[in-house]
Amino acid sequence: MDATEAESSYFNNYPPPKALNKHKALARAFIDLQVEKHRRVVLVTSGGTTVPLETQTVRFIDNFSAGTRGAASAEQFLENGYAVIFLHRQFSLLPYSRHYSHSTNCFLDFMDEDASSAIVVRSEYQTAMRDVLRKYRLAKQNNLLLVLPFTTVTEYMFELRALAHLMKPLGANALFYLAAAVSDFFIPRDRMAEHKIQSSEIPAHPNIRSNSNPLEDGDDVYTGYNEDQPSNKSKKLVIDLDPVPKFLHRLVDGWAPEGSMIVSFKLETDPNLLVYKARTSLQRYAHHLVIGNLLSTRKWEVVFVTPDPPHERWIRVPKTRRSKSISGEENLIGLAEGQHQDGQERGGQE
Ligand code: 9Z3
Repeated sequence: MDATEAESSYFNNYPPPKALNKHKALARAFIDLQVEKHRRVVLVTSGGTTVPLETQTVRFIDNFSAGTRGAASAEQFLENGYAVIFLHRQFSLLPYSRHYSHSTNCFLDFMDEDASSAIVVRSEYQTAMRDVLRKYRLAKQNNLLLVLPFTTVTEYMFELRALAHLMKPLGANALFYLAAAVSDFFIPRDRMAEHKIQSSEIPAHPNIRSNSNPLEDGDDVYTGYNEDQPSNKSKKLVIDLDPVPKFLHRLVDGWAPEGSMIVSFKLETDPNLLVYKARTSLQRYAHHLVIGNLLSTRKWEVVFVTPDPPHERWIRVPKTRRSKSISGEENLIGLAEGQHQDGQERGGQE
């Protein structure tokens, strides 16, 4: 199956997300405005995708991403004059409000009552909050920020494809900055349980095995069945996931506007693999930049892997500047923007 066939087989298998038409209408109006104003537009994806285990979803597989990178990057892009479409995991961090919404950064801790019982921002936070508020207002008033949510990996795919198509009129003014942590595995719809998976007496189902639904002889799916622990038998559940089709190919070759720039992220935990995997991704999809990061150091260092020299460039925030307010996004966006600009001056990315 080639990439186009894989695309239709995937998208034909799912109903589009309920909010897709509304999101498309919002995005169309937003993009038209930016085209009229000759602005550059970046699609920032952010946060983790879920993989539902049931159609009527009670349980799902998730990942660690809080959306910090995406939200901080969106702010920096706005600072650098881009309009931003922020496609993010619902309830993950958002540009600007992220400074006051984290569980360790509760907005209530920034507030106080004054003598007349009016709610005010505590004096020590006034300067920082005024700065954030002004930037947020500016972005909103000038229609520079469009915030769109997704939850599942399938919703993410539908949204990405639709937004990329809508961005076509932007040509070389479009930038894709794919920071969302997208699941590599999912349960295809035809194998997904409709109802909540039961912990006992699970009805027969091809991709979900329990010990109440034992494997047939010759079936090579691991069941988790442990003969030594008969008491555990009824509690085990084994999930059989398929790989998510690699749609970066389709984004590069079909969905995205001609001449646009595509930046993807590569996440690893093994330092020995990071640059190799980033390079392989760049070669495989022939896009413009892969930003590699390791789970444990992602806030302080990233590596830019590019097709042109220097091929590999590390950006590190010095130890002394590693505070909540100073992340690497400033440098990171500066460099990505530089590459986008070079491409635009050449009449589009090659
Ligand atoms: C990233 O690597 C992002 O930098 C993080 C940011 C998800 C690590 P946080 O949201 O973390 O600030 O907590 N994103 C891309 C991850 C990903 O799914 N990449 C795919 C892969 O590694 C390729 S598109 O295979």
